[in-house]
Amino acid sequence: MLRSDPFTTHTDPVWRGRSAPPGCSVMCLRKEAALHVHKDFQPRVTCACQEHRTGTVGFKISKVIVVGDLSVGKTCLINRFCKDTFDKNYKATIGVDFEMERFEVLGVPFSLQLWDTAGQERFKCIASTYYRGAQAIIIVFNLNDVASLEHTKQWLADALKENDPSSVLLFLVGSKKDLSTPAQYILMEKDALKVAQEMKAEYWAVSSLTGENVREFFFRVAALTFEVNVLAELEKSGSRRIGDVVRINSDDSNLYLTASKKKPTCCPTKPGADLERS
Ligand SMILES: Nc1nc2c(ncn2[C@@H]2O[C@H](COP(=O)(O)OP(=O)(O)O)[C@@H](O)[C@H]2O)c(=O)[nH]1
Ligand SMILES: [Mg+2]
Repeated sequence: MLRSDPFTTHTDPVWRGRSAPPGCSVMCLRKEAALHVHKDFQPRVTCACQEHRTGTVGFKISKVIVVGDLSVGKTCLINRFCKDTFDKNYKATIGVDFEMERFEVLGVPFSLQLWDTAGQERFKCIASTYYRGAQAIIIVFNLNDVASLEHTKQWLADALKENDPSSVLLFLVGSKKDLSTPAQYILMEKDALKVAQEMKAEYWAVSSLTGENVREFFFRVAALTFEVNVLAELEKSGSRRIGDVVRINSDDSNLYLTASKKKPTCCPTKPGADLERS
């Protein structure tokens, strides 16, 4: 399935043929815990996409893993987003599961591979291959079970053993919001925000039963992961500008002398000039 523009500031994202509410990526995000909050993509990312200088990003599949205690709602969260279904009856996840989701971000195809545990969380022993190579880690806890929030720190520590903490994106997700009263929710949110800040994770509260914030959350994961990938690609290319066009005219007598490089049109000249985020 193709989904577009997770930042939602350019056009309304298309999702299963329906339009998502505009601006939804910001309305459910708490600033206190959103360390990488910014309203839009960094200018040099937008620019690179406009000029088709995103290198291999369009062909890449980014791995996203979902961890957390048994029964906190990991499988339901993935199913709500990927299949738009919800199953009230608990079925332990068996076998290795991942769902592929295709997005289109700023006109560039981008894919996320969402990995669900295969029920090993029951034994708190997940194979290292599950964690390895993740670009984003989603740590889920049940908003109605404070112990599951406490355990998130251990889940994160385990996942980070196999990943570079400086490059991986972190999301702390409180699930089953539909089961909390507003008063209960506010209490839990206070603790969750504290944990999220310690972890340097973005905090989200969702309900897979009602669907509240599920789509917005995954759009956000896709947008941030995409941006990191484009920035890495630009970094990697260094002075070599990805997508630069070398024009060679067939009637040129000396091809070596007449080959010219197309100048970029909208990128800032000062390196890092656009790095600050709002
Ligand atoms: N009310 C409610 N129940 C949920 C929600 N998400 C999951 N559940 C229930 O919680 C149980 C465990 O969910 P599951 O996704 O299988 O947990 P996992 O072990 O973390 O994958 C199931 O009975 C689900 O129906 C939710 O958002 N609201
Ligand atoms: Mg499961």
